[in-house]
Amino acid sequence: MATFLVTGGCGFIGSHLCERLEQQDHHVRVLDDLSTGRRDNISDDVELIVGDVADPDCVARAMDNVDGCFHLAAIASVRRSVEDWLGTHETNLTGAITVFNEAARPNRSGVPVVYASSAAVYGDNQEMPLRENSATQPITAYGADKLGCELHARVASRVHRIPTCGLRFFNVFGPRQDPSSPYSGVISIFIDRLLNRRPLTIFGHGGQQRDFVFVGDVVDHLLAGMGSMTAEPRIFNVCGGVGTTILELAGILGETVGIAPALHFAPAQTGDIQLSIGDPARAAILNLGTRTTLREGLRLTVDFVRPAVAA
Ligand code: NAD
Ligand code: UD2
Repeated sequence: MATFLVTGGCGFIGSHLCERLEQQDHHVRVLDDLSTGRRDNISDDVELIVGDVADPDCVARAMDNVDGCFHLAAIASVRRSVEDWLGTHETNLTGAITVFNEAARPNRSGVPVVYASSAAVYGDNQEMPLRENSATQPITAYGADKLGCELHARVASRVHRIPTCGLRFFNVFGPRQDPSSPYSGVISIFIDRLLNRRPLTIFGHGGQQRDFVFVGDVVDHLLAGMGSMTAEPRIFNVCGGVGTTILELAGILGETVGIAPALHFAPAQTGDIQLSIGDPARAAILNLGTRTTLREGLRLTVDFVRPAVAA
């Protein structure tokens, strides 16, 4: 049994990770400011510190006596980073450096850190599929800050001897993804709207493609990353390798929910990437199990959401 810190553990991906760590009998501590995360996403057995990941005192308290840290806290929205450049930067990059800096304190003997990066680091690179050694050319503050996390992780590993593993999540979906904000992930918004018989908004022509990955598979990658740390800083894509257009997604979701979607077209969003399809080959060295297909994952997600909407 080990003790793990999960920053952002009350959020969508973090709460699934906490659940899995607890199933493996680990002690779990969460640092979260509850800005988008919720206390009731995690069990009462999880130790929660409510605080800011960019506050060195909070992070110092949270990292006491841990065997490893999963750093997931972030303002996870491209569009918010367009509207609040400096505010999102404070959490998304300063927060990560605060975590690495604390992990490197001499009294801690090098806390290993697995952290969330994003497909947004590839920006408008059009060479599909995107491989870990493809050019990174972010076009939003969110993508630039995630790339900054990777550069500082490299410093943490090379200079301060902290084992780090960065995971470039593509578009993650699954139960507990919050649909309530306009910044939420497209799948959570579309399911919520379909079940409430409201039209789906398609930004732009809807031909933009995304590589959707189910949250359970993301947790597999996080655990495998922590379990196979090396002295060299490593980075892996977390993706399925399959592109789906937003219009195709609307159609598949309509079939899954059993309601034909009404579509409303709106102007393309600033900073919206057209193509994002990853190559999952390198992550195979993490020895992961079978992946969840988009249709299976959507069915699991709709089955989770439907009873709450019906109530
Ligand atoms: P989320 O918003 O559900 O979770 C983020 C959590 O971080 C929330 O619980 C929030 O309250 C917390 N948080 C935000 N700012 C904080 C701060 N200053 N201090 C402490 N806690 C703070 O988002 P998510 O989808 O679960 O994303 C988790 C991580 O994965 C993020 O780093 C995100 O950038 C990354 N990511 C997500 C996706 C995706 O498709 N969801 C894709 C790529 C990368
Ligand atoms: C980005 C990152 C992803 C992750 C996420 C953080 C890329 C390619 N992906 O996701 O890895 O970091 O940010 O949460 O950089 N859309 C609609 N209608 C809606 C909502 C969205 O058409 O109601 C479109 C949107 O314009 C975009 C696509 O759906 O083309 C996906 O949008 P998203 O907000 O779910 O995620 P995205 O790709 O910005």
